[in-house]
Amino acid sequence: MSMKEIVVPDIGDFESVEVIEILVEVGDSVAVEDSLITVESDKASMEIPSSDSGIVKEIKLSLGDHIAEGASILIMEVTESVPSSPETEESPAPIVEETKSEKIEETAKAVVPPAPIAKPSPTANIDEVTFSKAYASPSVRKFARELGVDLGKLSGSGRKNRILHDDIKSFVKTTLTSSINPAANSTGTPLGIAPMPAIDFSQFGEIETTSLSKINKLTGQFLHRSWVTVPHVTQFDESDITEMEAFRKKMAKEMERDGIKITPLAFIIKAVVASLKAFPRFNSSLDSTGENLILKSYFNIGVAVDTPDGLVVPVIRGADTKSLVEISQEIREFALKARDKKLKPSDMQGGCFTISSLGGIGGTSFTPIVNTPEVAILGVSRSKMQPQWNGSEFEPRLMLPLSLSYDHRVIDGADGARFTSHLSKMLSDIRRLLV
Ligand code: CAO
Repeated sequence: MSMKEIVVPDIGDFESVEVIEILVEVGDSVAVEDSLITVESDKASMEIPSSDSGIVKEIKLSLGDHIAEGASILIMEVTESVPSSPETEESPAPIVEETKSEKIEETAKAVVPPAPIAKPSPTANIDEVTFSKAYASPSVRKFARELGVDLGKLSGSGRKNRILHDDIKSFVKTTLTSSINPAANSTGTPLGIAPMPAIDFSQFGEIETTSLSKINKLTGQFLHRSWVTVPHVTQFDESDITEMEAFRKKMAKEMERDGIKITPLAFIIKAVVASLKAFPRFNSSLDSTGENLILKSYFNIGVAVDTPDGLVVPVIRGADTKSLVEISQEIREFALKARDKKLKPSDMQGGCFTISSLGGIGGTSFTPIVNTPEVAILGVSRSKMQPQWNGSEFEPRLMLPLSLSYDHRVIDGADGARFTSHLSKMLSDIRRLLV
């Protein structure tokens, strides 16, 4: 077995096409002709198939990248290499031909019927007429057929309402949830909730319609799933960070010379790691059956980063082994990469616990949504000078508001309060982090 770089083949006249879907992940087994990515130009979108079969070792591009022939897609541990033949050297077939000015409805109709994958066997659930009109790529159609999903019943979250693999997965999950909940069947929507009516807002005043970004749509799906499947509780607390801030400001001045910026977030990450060590259930995930808890011995901390296109969560790996300076540098690098859309999927994988810090913006507290399959998330708001009773008088102290949301299936209320008390103690006296 050998490593091979899989590159974009000859894609005809297209000089720069945008990557709109990455269809594989590191560790996936891929067969020859399996689709790896979907790209889109002004006029067409197409899937790029694999020239070899093997295991994906590294993904070399990110969503939103503009690429051309020869660009690196991924590194593969090859199990079978296919010699170049006229057939494999053919350009990938565009699946949609359309102009930007066409309306979405017309776009859906303009979809060229899918390339024949295998003669579709009629499935009772599938309405062949609406299925054939749905706006989706051949691999998505194949996936839908395998699961018996009628594409005509789905709304796509991709660009121009294109149906993606994830839409099919969400549809199947929602259908399973609603079949467990009998109330769902009375309205046809998950959890028995009445569908949102379509409202023409222009009847009340001037409006402008803009489409959600790809990140908004993906984040929306994850947050929605977490919101409806995880019983959330939020524990509020606060920490006296007067001493920590005095130390941070001193360090910040010294570090400034080297171009390093230390914010309270780096200290919070260290204190969270210490608290996860003290309360290992917070560093766990439920397995897919929901019957076993997987406890982790590594400490990868996700940090929510706000970008113009939406929220992303890069992960600081091995945060227990990194210094405050290293963590601060990594936060900066990730924030810059996130805002330049340069984060790789691998930068956002493997998190154990997420921190969402709105401290640089404001607010007194909020209720963050657990970033599943993690079981807890810490929200941090802006610190404020407040009078604190020291036993004989009020003293001005700098207080940091903390909001810990957790999955109540895994964590009890008492442990939630113990965790935030521990965290608060660590931040109040950072010498404890050394113990
Ligand atoms: N209280 C008071 N001040 C704070 C603070 C807090 N809790 N946290 C940060 N600050 C200060 C910093 O010290 C910095 O001050 P100076 O510029 O005077 O040094 C300023 O606020 C700006 O900090 P920052 O936001 O640039 O840096 P950060 O390390 O705190 O955060 C990052 C980095 C990437 C997490 C942040 O920029 C970001 O994107 N936050 C938004 C996350 C988000 O959207 N969460 C919501 C998700 S929904 O659950």
